[in-house]
Amino acid sequence: MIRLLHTADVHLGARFLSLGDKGAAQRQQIKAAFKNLVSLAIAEHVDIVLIAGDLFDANQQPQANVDLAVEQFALLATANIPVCLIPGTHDCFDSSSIYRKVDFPGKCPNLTLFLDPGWNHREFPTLGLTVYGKPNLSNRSYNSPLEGLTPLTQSRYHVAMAHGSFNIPGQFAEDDYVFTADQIQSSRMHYLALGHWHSPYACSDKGVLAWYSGSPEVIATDQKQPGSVLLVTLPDSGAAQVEIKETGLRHCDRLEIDLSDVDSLSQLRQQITEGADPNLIRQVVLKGLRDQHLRPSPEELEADLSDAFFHLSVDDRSHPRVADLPETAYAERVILARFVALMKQHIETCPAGEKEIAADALQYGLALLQGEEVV
Ligand SMILES: [Mn+2]
Repeated sequence: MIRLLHTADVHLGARFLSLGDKGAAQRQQIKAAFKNLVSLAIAEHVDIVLIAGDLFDANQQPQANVDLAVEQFALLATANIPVCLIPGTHDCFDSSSIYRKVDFPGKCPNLTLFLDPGWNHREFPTLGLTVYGKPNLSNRSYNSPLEGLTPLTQSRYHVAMAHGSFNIPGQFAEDDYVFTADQIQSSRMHYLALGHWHSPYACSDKGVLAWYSGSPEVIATDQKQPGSVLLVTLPDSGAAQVEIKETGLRHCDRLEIDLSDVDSLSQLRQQITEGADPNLIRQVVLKGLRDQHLRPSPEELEADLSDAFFHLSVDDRSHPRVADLPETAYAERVILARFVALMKQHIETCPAGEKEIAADALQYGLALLQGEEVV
């Protein structure tokens, strides 16, 4: 049996401009998460650590981040744990790659960096393991990162790393290093350690197991759960076992509040702060039709309420409900005026039970005709 720690998309050096003055704190937290996963690997006595691309957020890095990587790999070395790493899309192996500028393997004897074009492999005879990897040579590519993968040694276990997008219809761009379920299965690996997606995800849970580990800490606000790494056990016989281990501190959510159901600003503030916590990154979207007296200011709400969160953003996409609309107000805009006149006529003549729906339709239609996003 062997155990490995699989991570990817650490994104050391990510800037988090959307987090404003909290960006620096999250940049620090990324480093803490990286240290945490190294401590976890040591505490769990794993046999090897795999980093499936995007250790760095960009090929230009402050020296401190290079030093941190070297320091952490050295910690793994003292625990006799080898590390295998491939360049991903953010730290791709192009002409300005960080892996050309810094001699990581020279500084870290326990590190295997897969840099030759095509498949590289490294055998670990004492573990009965061969690890395969291929560097991403640019940020985008139409090539599959799994193309041509097949076992090349007599090892008991074969594990490969790849960085790209799993082919889920409608959820990938064609030049995003796309690979397919068929390519996963025909690789004949015991496990595929994937990188590129920031949340853990099993592309395949039978036959050849293939997982995204996700990022160890929140990188983008669309991550639904805190950061994690995977602890993977390859048993002497039978299927691999994958355990998700949380390593992240911050978490994100997105709250849509329909202002048609909100009567007052204090009620709105209460809804925004419900479930607040100092490590939560919350995105609030205000939508629907609001009463005229309700005039929320996103800037004011953010300023007043953000102390309860790690970060709060409020996006107002609501539209005022206009109580009484004279057609003449829109006389210079023929389509609007015609729409209002027709809808008012319809509201008068339609059955009582439909009047409210028709009135809402008037408000929504009016907002849409004026280019507002209300739904
Ligand atoms: Mn990537």
